[in-house]
Amino acid sequence: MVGHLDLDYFYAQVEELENPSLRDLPVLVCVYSGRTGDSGVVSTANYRARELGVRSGIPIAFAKKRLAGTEAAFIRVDREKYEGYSERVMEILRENVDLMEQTGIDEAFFEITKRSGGSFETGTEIASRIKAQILERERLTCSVGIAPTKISAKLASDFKKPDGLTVVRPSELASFMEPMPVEKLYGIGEKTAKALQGIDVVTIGDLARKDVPQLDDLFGQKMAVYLHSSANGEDDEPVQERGQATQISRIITLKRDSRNPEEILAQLAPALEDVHRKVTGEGLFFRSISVIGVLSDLSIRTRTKTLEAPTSDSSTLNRAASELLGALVSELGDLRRVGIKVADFEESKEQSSLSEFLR
Ligand code: DCP
Ligand code: CA
Ligand code: CA
Repeated sequence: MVGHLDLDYFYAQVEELENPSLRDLPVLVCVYSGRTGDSGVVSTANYRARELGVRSGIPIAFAKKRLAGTEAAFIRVDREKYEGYSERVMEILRENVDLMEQTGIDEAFFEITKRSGGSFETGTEIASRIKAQILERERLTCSVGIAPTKISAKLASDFKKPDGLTVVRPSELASFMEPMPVEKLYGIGEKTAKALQGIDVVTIGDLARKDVPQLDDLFGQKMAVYLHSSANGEDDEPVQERGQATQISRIITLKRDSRNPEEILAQLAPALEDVHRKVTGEGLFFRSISVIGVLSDLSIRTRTKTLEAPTSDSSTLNRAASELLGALVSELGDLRRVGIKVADFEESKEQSSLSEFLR
């Protein structure tokens, strides 16, 4: 028995929760690029705003046009704040399940086969309890799906939103999935959906009725097998705990294109601090530091330095960033965006502190 949990209009819900006067307004959480007042994109919007045609990914200026004449709240994204809520929600989930696999800041798969003893009634109770605890402790609503496979659990959490709980028993699996458009299946984008339409496949049910050889010609063997099994609810991918991060990075857009290292470093400083805070917060030690430059044609160049011993030291990070940045601009000229990345983490604290000490 697999579940999928997804928080409702997550960033905007957190903003509403911290400032209840926003509740009746369209709320837009925005990533301002910092160039001009309105440049940037909408990260997410509450349901009020969505009714008015605003959604994730559209330019802020476009959203403003849509909402002209309506009182609305435009709020700057605060990723660290949402990460705090996310971590606490995931902790609540963890306490209630056998196994979980976080797949994004606001969502996770989980397995409750053991805890439910295979009973979907018990599974439903577990899901209700998880929702109630998240509401009580963090005051957030989420939508949960309980189903026999990962794919169907994700479809189920998406089925009723916000504050939904959808349970799909094995006997209901086919009738639940059949009417849905194929785009709802993970991994089917616009292109694949178009190609499927060419062979009269519009719904998951249509797809389920095609056999592998019929799909093979169009998509190749591997994809054909995936399409066939997922449409038939036969995906058997296990819920897998994820390891720790393999890299930590931040990227910023410069106020104007620049090749001046001091000017760039001044703007990069908060990103450097952010990366450092995250590294120490997770008790990590990194061995490689990279500076990423995005040019005005949006091409990307990276310079990396590998340290002799792993560290979590901020002055080492800052010094390397400054060196790498100097090298990058002297090679490339003006940059439009700049990023910092640390990787090659060392897990053992003892060993790393020892090597740091020896240095
Ligand atoms: N997000 C983003 N940019 C996007 C999409 C999402 O920054 N293009 C962020 C903001 C969202 C969060 O990720 O709050 C979670 O994304 P979801 O796709 O789950 O969307 P929401 O939680 O906002 O809404 P829903 O209620 O539809 O799940
Ligand atoms: Ca969500
Ligand atoms: Ca999500």
